[in-house]
Amino acid sequence: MGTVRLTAAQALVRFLANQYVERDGVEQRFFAGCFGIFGHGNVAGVGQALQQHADELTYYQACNEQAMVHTASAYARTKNRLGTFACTTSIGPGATNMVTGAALATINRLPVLLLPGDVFASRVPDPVLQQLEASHDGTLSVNDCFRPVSRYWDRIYRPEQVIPAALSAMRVLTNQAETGAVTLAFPQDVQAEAYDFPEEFLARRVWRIGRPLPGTEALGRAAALVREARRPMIVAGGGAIYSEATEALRRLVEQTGIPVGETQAGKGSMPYDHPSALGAVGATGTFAANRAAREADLVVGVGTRWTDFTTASKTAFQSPGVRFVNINVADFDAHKHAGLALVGDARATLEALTGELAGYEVEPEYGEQAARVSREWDREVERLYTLGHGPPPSQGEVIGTVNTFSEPRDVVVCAAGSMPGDLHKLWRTRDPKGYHVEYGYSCMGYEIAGGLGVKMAAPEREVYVMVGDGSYLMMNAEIITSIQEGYKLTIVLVDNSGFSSIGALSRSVGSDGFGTHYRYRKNGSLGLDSEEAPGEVLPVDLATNAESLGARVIRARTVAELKDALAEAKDVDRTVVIHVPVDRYEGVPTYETFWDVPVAEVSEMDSVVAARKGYAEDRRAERPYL
Ligand SMILES: Cc1ncc(C[n+]2csc(CCOP(=O)(O)OP(=O)(O)O)c2C)c(N)n1
Ligand SMILES: [Mg+2]
Repeated sequence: MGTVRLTAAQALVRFLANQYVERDGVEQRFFAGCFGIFGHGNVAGVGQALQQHADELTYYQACNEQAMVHTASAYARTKNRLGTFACTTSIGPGATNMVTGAALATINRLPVLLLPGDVFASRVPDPVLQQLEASHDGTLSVNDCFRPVSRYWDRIYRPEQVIPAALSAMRVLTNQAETGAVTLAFPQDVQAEAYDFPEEFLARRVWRIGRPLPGTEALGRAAALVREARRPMIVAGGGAIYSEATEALRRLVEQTGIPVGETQAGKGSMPYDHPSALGAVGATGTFAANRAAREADLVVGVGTRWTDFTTASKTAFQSPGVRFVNINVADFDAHKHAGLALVGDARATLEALTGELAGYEVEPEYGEQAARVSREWDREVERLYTLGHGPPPSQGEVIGTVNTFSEPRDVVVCAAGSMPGDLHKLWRTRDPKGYHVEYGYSCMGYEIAGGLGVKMAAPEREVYVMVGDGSYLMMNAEIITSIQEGYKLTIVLVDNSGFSSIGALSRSVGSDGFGTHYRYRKNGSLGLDSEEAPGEVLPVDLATNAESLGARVIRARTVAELKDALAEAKDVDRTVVIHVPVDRYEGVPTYETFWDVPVAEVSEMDSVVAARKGYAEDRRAERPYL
């Protein structure tokens, strides 16, 4: 094969357009396109290349660099990590705007390729506009901020260096145990420099994603632990969904009767009405799952990172001799909680374990108890769906109304505030991809940008973005991108005039909702929950704000109006925002659980002293799982 003379940016764009992944014999293109916002740091390099090669790799124009990384992450999650976007930015603020997006992708183990522009490799015109200079280190730029939040980080100092950098990027992006944000910092002069690239580098390349299995000895020991257990339980995490292991999980559960709790990323692993499905587990868990967890003597984690929300800050599992078996493609996670590590693909490992467990079933009474408590839980969901509160309605009723209206294959999207916890408890999942709550980084502002990524990955599904007023204020501009590209979202803007989740948390630590209201300052105060005459509520009108961005807006005041609005929205072909005020103080309860948020050890406030006392008691339930 010969060579082609291309700029470094042209070569990279052509390379990206030709990357494919294959799993289970199905090949698909890895990059659905490149998002970007141009500035002097990329307009003439990557920008020019994207224009010249537009028929190979589509360029999408975002409104905010952080948002476009969220869109790429959400796309990757919906595609079970078998596809994503590249994201190009200028230097300086455009680049660092992506740092939060990178952290989100890496925490959630989602592949995204970030191409921040960088200062001149030649250093001739230094300091260039937006360059941060370091007096002690000539190699530093703001792009070094990406190092701790990237799974692979490189800087391309010479055009031919595109070759090893791009190959390393693909290795990490397609490695199921290693994947996350990959950052290739791209100096603006190098982007435009030419080199004779080998045609072989630019040819179609397929990255094979296998289904590795743990060793037979480890599998045998895991099966023996399950057989010895009296109250085994499974906790399904995001890995169960990414590896498309939900059918395999159901078969194991139906063969053995082991009940299943779900993490935020793992919700949807089981249909909500399966008799062995206990629903959400942990700090935002159901009483069904949390009771099972408390007494479990063996816990099989499937594709979970064991965050504090799942373990209720290590108080969820109280049986003195509780042991863990961790099925995880990442060795790092498989060893958590001193677990027996089954390092492997979730689907292949569950299938192998099902074989090892032939003939084993939990005691009938244990299985029946799970089914009974699970039915009891569903009655609690029904109660909260139909509370008859207000107007304004409760958030639980809004969730219930959207869930009841939506089709099984539709997708709900959320990330931060009080809704993720309420959705974790209350959303009735009927499809493994129907629940998309980003709770690894729980990043306010992810919702709309993420919803766009979901819709781009699954245009055949209706996407319901549930977003709080606080999250909406942080990042709403991708409404514009959704309209520009014709990807319709139904955004349910749940407005409680402030940060209700943190308000409730603030009350629980003795701080009376300090700093969580949208009010004028009055007598030095921005408003407290118990204040008798706080400042007026600020005249914020988010519905009109959404209208100004081009969305069709429907204002709903009651549950009945919300139902009508959802029906009306279904027939609209562009992004719709349904604005619905809810009662900030009518929250969904927590169920027999704990979350460790340290309370001030000394204070002149009586409410804080009282909260600290309760906190010290609750914390005693924390266990090390050794
Ligand atoms: C970017 C970011 N900043 C801060 C937080 C901390 N935080 C979590 S929820 C929340 C308030 C969210 O307000 P809203 O979207 O209105 O939801 P609500 O709590 O009212 O349900 C804050 C500040 C966060 N998760 N993400
Ligand atoms: Mg709010």
